[in-house]
Amino acid sequence: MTEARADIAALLAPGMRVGGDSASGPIIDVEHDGHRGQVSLFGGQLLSWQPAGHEPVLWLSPGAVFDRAAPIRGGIPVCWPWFADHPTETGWPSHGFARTATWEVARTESASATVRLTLPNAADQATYWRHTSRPRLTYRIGDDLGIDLSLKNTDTSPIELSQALHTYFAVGDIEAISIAGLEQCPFHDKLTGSDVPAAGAPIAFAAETDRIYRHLTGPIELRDPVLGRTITIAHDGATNVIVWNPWVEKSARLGDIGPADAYRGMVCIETGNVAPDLLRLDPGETHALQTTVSVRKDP
Ligand code: TA6
Repeated sequence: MTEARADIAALLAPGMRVGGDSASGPIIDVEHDGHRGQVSLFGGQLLSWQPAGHEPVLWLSPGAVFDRAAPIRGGIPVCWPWFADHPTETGWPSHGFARTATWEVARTESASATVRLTLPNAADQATYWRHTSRPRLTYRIGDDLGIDLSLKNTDTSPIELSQALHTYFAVGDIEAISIAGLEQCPFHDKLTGSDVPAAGAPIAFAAETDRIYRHLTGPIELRDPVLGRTITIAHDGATNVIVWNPWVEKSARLGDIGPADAYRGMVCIETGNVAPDLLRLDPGETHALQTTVSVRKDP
């Protein structure tokens, strides 16, 4: 084991080990009471979560690239400190720099299977982020999944950013699922550029879908009759839920979704704070974006 991997291993609680390889870099394998998860230090990204007695909850692309350069397709990419294209800087990386940066283990805890990461200052990020403030990312990998993305403004001036936990869920068939909990929420349709009033009905899928929902009203339910389960996504500190499936043509353009029909096995339900609902922090202020995911088998 290299010294770096040994240093990481020394920080891990019982039930955790350093996996991954020279291409992917360190991946923390977590096992606790039969619940399993994997956290990549590249990107600070949860790659998998499988609570005891359930099928994997997150989708990881069969075409995902593990070269510590490209963003990893699947799991929960951390979009930070901006979501999608930077609002003013063309050419800056889509969804920010955090998902292609190497995070560090701050602490772990066995009883709650908690892994806390921090994003260290790195010279190659100074272009993108001139603040002293650094994000903190905490995963609790158990019977349910808890995620906390927090930032304290330790600077002397206000900070404005956008962010999202870009969660890829595994589904039995995209055309069989429905998403409830957003019926009363208006959304921005990124495909048409239009702002759409609340639909008043659960979301179903028959084509590429890319929507930013606003004025959230409560937890989201992903109902999957093929896998016979319902996934509930509760959130706190979020102003937006983004719903995305690339369908056929965009999957082909992206190139790392996997086989032509791989899109049928996934849907993104993302929680965040994205334009126009940007996050603004005054000096000394702290914000936490929190998501809790739970799974139950349908009767
Ligand atoms: O969250 C939806 C979205 O913004 C889509 O527009 C699509 O671009 C997706 O994110 C994936 O982005 P990526 O940069 O990971 O290919």
